[in-house]
Amino acid sequence: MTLRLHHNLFSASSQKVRLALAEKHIAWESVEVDLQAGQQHTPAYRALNPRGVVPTLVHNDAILIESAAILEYLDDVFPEPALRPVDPVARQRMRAWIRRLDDVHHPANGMMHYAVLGRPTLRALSSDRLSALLQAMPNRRDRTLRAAAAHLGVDAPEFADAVLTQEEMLDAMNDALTGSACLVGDTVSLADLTALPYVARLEQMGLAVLIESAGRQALADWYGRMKRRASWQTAIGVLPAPVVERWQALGRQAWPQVAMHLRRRPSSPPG
Ligand SMILES: N[C@@H](CCC(=O)N[C@@H](CS)C(=O)NCC(=O)O)C(=O)O
Repeated sequence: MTLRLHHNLFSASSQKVRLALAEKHIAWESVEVDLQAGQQHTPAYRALNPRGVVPTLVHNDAILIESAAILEYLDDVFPEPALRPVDPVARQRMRAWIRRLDDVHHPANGMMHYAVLGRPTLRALSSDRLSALLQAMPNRRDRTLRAAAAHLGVDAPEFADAVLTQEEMLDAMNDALTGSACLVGDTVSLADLTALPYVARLEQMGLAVLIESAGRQALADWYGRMKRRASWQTAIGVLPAPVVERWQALGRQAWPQVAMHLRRRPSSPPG
């Protein structure tokens, strides 16, 4: 049995799958896809994943794309420990969370990532290289957001929308976690693993105040518990410290532009 994951260390969607693999103690082979170098657009990779995104899981002869569908596949094929509730209502709620996180919050989190953290690299590209990179992106929405991040960064209207969308996610999660240990009930499910990389990215961007100091205590407690799981260390805690330090500095620089779009200001700015 071979299980080969084409992924990127920093990619939130890849982190979801790495979290599930770690939770289930499954051994896997790693194939790093360098997104900055454009390896996601090579013909060989596009043959695996026509959207030109990571992750892609190859299990024996099956090529599996879309992180949410990969997570369910892993839980079908490696049922222990289960990462989906048995009760159909709870399972439906888990899927609704995953759908919302993927459809709404993934693009918003990505917009914040590229406007704040990715922009220096995008700005350093020649205009020909930047156009080629944008043209290579097959998904129009992804392309539009990436162009806005490159050209206008934190001044883009899409950035304002992304901040609000992230704030709504944090509020919705805090509400769900008030009175329950996990997003759906008290047991960690695929919904928690799907949400975790987005919350982590905010902290890695130096914006932990949005979690800790903005009255979102239930979310802060959940985040602390998720970070104490062994899967955190393998899937997310492996990001190199110098990269995270650089991200935190870039996030602190962007704080005034983040803060001006917030509905609920934290009690203190990022330290
Ligand atoms: N819906 C897809 C989204 C995957 C996705 O957007 N991946 C990002 C990294 S998190 C990517 O590969 N981006 C390619 C690029 O930046 O060109 C999934 O969940 O697998």
